[in-house]
Parts: sequence; C-alpha cells; structure tokens
Amino acid sequence: MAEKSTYILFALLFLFTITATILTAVLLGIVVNRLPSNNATSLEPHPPLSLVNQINIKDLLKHLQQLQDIADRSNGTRAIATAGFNETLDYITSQLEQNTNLIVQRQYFTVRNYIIRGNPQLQSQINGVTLHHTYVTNFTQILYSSRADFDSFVPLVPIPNVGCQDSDWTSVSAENAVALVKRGDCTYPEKSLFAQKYRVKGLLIYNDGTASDRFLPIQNVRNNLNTTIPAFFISYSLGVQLLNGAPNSSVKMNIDVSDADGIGNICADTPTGEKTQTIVVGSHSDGVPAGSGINDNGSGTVGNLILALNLARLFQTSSSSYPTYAYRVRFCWWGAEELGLLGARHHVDQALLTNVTTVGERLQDYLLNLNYDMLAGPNYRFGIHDRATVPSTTPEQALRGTEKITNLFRQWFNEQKLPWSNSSLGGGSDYVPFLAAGLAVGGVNTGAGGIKSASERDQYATVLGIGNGGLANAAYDPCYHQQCDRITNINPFAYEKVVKAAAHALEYMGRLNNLQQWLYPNGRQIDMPLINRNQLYDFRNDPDLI
Ligand SMILES: *[C@@H]1O[C@H](CO)[C@@H](O)[C@H](O)[C@H]1NC(C)=O
Ligand SMILES: *[C@@H]1O[C@H](CO)[C@@H](O)[C@H](O)[C@H]1NC(C)=O
Ligand SMILES: *[C@@H]1O[C@H](CO)[C@@H](O)[C@H](O)[C@H]1NC(C)=O
Ligand SMILES: *[C@@H]1O[C@H](CO)[C@@H](O)[C@H](O)[C@H]1NC(C)=O
Ligand SMILES: *[C@@H]1O[C@H](CO)[C@@H](O)[C@H](O)[C@H]1NC(C)=O
Ligand SMILES: *[C@@H]1O[C@H](CO)[C@@H](O)[C@H](O)[C@H]1NC(C)=O
Ligand SMILES: *[C@@H]1O[C@H](CO)[C@@H](O)[C@H](O)[C@H]1NC(C)=O
Ligand SMILES: CC(=O)N[C@H]1CO[C@H](CO)[C@@H](O)[C@@H]1O
Repeated sequence: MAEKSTYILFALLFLFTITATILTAVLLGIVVNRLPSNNATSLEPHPPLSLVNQINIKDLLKHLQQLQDIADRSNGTRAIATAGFNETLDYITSQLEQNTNLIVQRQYFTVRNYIIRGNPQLQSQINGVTLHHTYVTNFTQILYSSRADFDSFVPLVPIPNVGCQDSDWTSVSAENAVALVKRGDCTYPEKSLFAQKYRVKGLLIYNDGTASDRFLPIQNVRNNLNTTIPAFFISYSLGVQLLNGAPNSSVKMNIDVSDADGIGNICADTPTGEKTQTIVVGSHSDGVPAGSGINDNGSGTVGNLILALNLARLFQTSSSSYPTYAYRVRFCWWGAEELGLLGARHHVDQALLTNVTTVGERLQDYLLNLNYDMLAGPNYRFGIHDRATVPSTTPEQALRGTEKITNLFRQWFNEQKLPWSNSSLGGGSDYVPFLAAGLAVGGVNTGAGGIKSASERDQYATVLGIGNGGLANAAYDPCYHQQCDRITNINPFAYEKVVKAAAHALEYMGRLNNLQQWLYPNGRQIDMPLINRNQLYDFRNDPDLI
C-alpha cells in the first residue's frame, strides 16, 4: 500500500512532467512553425508527422520490383498454387517481421479441385467418327469441377435454349448423359447447378459465336466451389458439331484434379488499439495465371504493405510525436481473390462462426474494411467506391458509414485538386463479404478492363491540364489480366496519389474520438443474420462470366 507522502511526490512529479511536456511542445511548435516547410537544407528535416507524408513512389516501386522479380522467377505468374504466390506471401511476411512490431498471422484454406494434373482429355464420336480434342485449344476445364474418368463414350444430350430454367432440362432426359449447353443468359455455375440437379454424368458448355471473341473456349471460367460433376468449356465450332450430330454424338471426358492446399491469407495487427474496434485494411496477394499481376493487384499488395510498414514505424517513433490510434489496425492480404474472392470470404466466414470466441477475431470486433486493389493503372482514373452503388439488399447498418467513407475520399481528392470518378460497390473485389456482413466499406482503385470515356478524359484534362487526361476509348488498364501486366504497366503519379489517399483515410479515421459512432450513428447489430450473399452480390471478379 502506498503512503500519503508517496502520492504527493507522484503528484508533484506528474505536474512537473506535464509542464515540461507542454513547454517542449510549445517550443517545438514555434520552431517547427518558423521553419520553412519542404526546405531540404533546413536543420529540421521532418515535416509534421503524418502517414500521408511518409508515402513516396520510390518505396512503392522498390517493393513492386520485388514482386516482379518473384513473378519472373516463377514462370511469370503469382497465381495461387504456384511458387510465385508462396514467395509473395513470404516476402510480405518477412518485410513485416523484419521491420515492424506488427503481430503477423497466416490463415490457410483449401481450394477444392483447383489443381489440374496431367493432360485432360476430351474425345468425341459423331456418327462413328472419333476425334481427339486438344486441351486449352479446343476445350478448357471449368475450374473447381470434379474429376472425370470415363472408360467409354457417353451419349450426349443437347439442352434446349440455354439451360437456365427447369423446363429446359425437363423437356429432355439428360440423366447419366453428358449435357451440352450453350453459353448465355445465366452464369456458368447456375447452368452447372441445373446439370447436377438433373443428374448428368458430365457437362459441356459451348461458346455462342455471337461475336468475334466468342468462338474459342474460355480459360479460367469458374464453377461452384462444391460442384460434384465434371464440366468443360468448349469452342463454338465443337459445340455446333456435337449438336448437329445428336443423337449420334457421344463423348469421353477424362481429367484428374486435386485440391490446392495451404492457400494463405496474411494479417498483421498493430499491438496497440482496441481489439474490439478493429480497422481492417485489405488488398489481395495473388495474381492471375496469365501474367505477373503487377497492377492487378501487385499495386494493391504493395500499397497495403507500405501503409503497414509506415504506420508501424510512426507508432514506434521514440519521440512518440505520432500518437497511436485508439483502434487496432489489421492489415490483410487475401489469397485467391482472382478465383472469386476466396480468401476474404474464408476470413469473414471464419470470423462469423458462432464458436469463435477469441476477442479480436470475431466479425463483431471489426468496424470497417478498406479495400485497395489495382492502384496504378496506366490510363488511370481515381475511382472512389460510391455508397450509392451498393446492391439494394445491402444490410442497412452498413450504409451510413460507407457513405461517410465515400465522402472522406472525395473530400481529399477535392482538397488535393485531383479529379475523381465513381467506382461501383456492386461486387468484384474483396470488400464484398464484409459489406454483405453489415460492415461499412470503402476504397479507391484506378480501374481495370473498363473503358475511359471521352467525357471522363476531358474531366481529368480540365483538372490536370491538357494532355494529362489519358486516352479516351481505351481501357483504364490495357494489360488487365494479361502477360503485359508488368512493372512497366504502372502509372507512378496515380499510384502515389492513391496510396496517399489510403493513408489519409486511415489516419483520419484512426484519430477520430468515436469511430464506431461516426460509422454507425444508429448503432449496429452484432449478430447479423447471415444473408444469402451469393444471391446479393457479384462475387465474380470478371464481368464476363455469363
Ligand atoms: C515453371 O514451369 C515448368 C514447366 O511447367 C515447371 O517444371 C517448373 O517447376 C516451373 N517453375 C516454377 C518456379 O514454378
Ligand atoms: C481444335 O482447335 C483448332 C484451333 O481452333 C482447330 O483448328 C481444330 O480443328 C480443333 N480440333 C478439334 C479436333 O476440335
Ligand atoms: C453449392 O453452392 C451453391 C452456390 O453457391 C448453392 O446454391 C448450393 O446450395 C450448394 N450446394 C450444397 C450441397 O452445398
Ligand atoms: C444417327 O444414326 C442413325 C443410324 O446410323 C442414322 O439413321 C441417323 O441419320 C443419324 N442421325 C444424325 C442426326 O446424323
Ligand atoms: C505453398 O505453401 C503451402 C503452405 O506451406 C504448401 O502447402 C504448398 O505446397 C506450397 N506450394 C508451392 C507450389 O510451393
Ligand atoms: C467451429 O465450428 C466449425 C463449423 O461448425 C468447425 O468446423 C470448427 O471445428 C469449430 N471450431 C472449434 C474450435 O470448435
Ligand atoms: C458520382 O455519383 C454521384 C451519385 O452517387 C453523382 O452525384 C456524382 O455526380 C458522380 N460523380 C462523378 C464524378 O461521376
Ligand atoms: C478494385 C479492383 O479493381 N480490384 C481488382 C483486383 O483484381 C481483380 C481481379 O483481377 C479485379 O477484378 C478487381 O476489380
């Protein structure tokens, strides 16, 4: 037990410390104010400490080059289940572990039937004529579909129309046959669910030949994760041959698939801040199989890394002139975004399990999700996620906060005299599972395969100067999901600005006195009933999957 005199001593010491601190602060304030800002020769080299001021393009490009090197070492890809993906995770982890005191965790999950072994086979027999078709050239696997090991030819049954209604399937008998379905009207997974319901032995979906880019088989088309039938995507011409040959068409499908295990999410937490009020900042870590994935979304991966490294450093500055936030910040890198937001979905699903009781790991401990993907497109726009574009069925409680975040970004771009555009919150990136679970979300991106219109170009040129508006009638990222998505596929100006915007949003919200109240002025329900997220949101990240 302490004595009275000890209390007095402590009180005096406390007063002295406070006075000294205030004096120092005042003096420093005067000194700092008198120093010309941005003067490199000045004795005081530090501008006022802010996360935004820590961000510079040199650091961003340095790390991005590392991802490019990783892709180059790994047959040009950083897609999941490749050495390039694992090396990406190791790089992020080692950067965090070597340079910060953030608490780093990995979370693993499995992607069923993702790995294709050996050489898949498709043979057709039409009126007794047998043909061997070539994998990729003539047919592709619809990802996640089951293995097939047909030892004989199985009759083919064409499904009328496009197989999007029960009546299409009940008018024929496809049980134990291979169903042939034309592309269109509904998604591939929906067609596959019908096929499964009507107990087919296999499914072939053929391209519809309605445009020059709709003849060949498409690669990396996805099925439902729980699919139990084998399914191939075939070219238009093969589809027509099989259709014309029916009922004398039969096929033999053979493919060996296995699960991709050990697909990782990484999350890194500040050791400070309230765990039950966590700010989640996310980006994805994988690329597509077709290229290095440098803008998509190496730029997001690295942008998030730079935020984490700098925030951790500021929090640890010994002068403590950068106060820690009242909230914990959790930086996450989601795996398998390219395959349907699998990493972020897995994370949210885990956090929603009723048996998860660890404080800080439950979804109720999260306040919001900021999402950063594709931050450096060569023909960029500054696309701010727009609250007005959420699907109408989005949980009500997420709306006010999402709007606040939208406005926070718009205000920053306005203040910086930068143009901005609206970007949809209708689906396609890792914020989806968070939004569907009732959390406020937001973020900025520079655009993917969409086309910059002339009016948008003009809008940007008006603000940035003639000639700086980019190219009209060209994609924001002409290398979207292609081999040429390399480190040269980067606009450094846009990249730095977007990461600064991300730093500003994080810092602004981190410093609010009551972030929960700011985001959820009407309170929020902790145990959100699980809505059918698959029906509400577009979990695809490819607009072209119908
Ligand atoms: C690159 O591809 C070749 C041939 O497919 C394979 O043998 C090799 O293991 C791959 N290398 C890496 C690093 O993935
Ligand atoms: C496979 O595709 C190529 C290229 O489109 C085509 O020339 C060839 O006829 C097809 N072969 C078979 C057996 O489907
Ligand atoms: C499989 O997934 C689909 C779509 O996500 C869903 O509608 C269906 O109910 C699931 N089936 C099973 C058996 O879980
Ligand atoms: C199917 O085969 C039968 C018997 O060989 C033949 O009579 C019929 O014309 C064939 N049908 C088609 C569509 O080729
Ligand atoms: C990547 O790492 C996971 C987890 O350690 C492992 O299961 C998997 O085999 C690795 N994949 C490759 C291609 O190295
Ligand atoms: C929590 O529930 C899930 C799904 O019901 C189950 O797979 C998991 O093993 C449970 N975890 C614990 C720690 O009991
Ligand atoms: C963005 O959308 C809002 C409506 O949500 C609209 O008022 C505004 O004009 C749009 N801004 C731009 C730059 O497109
Ligand atoms: C916000 C954004 O553009 N995210 C992109 C990240 O990568 C996926 C897959 O390529 C895109 O579909 C997302 O749109």
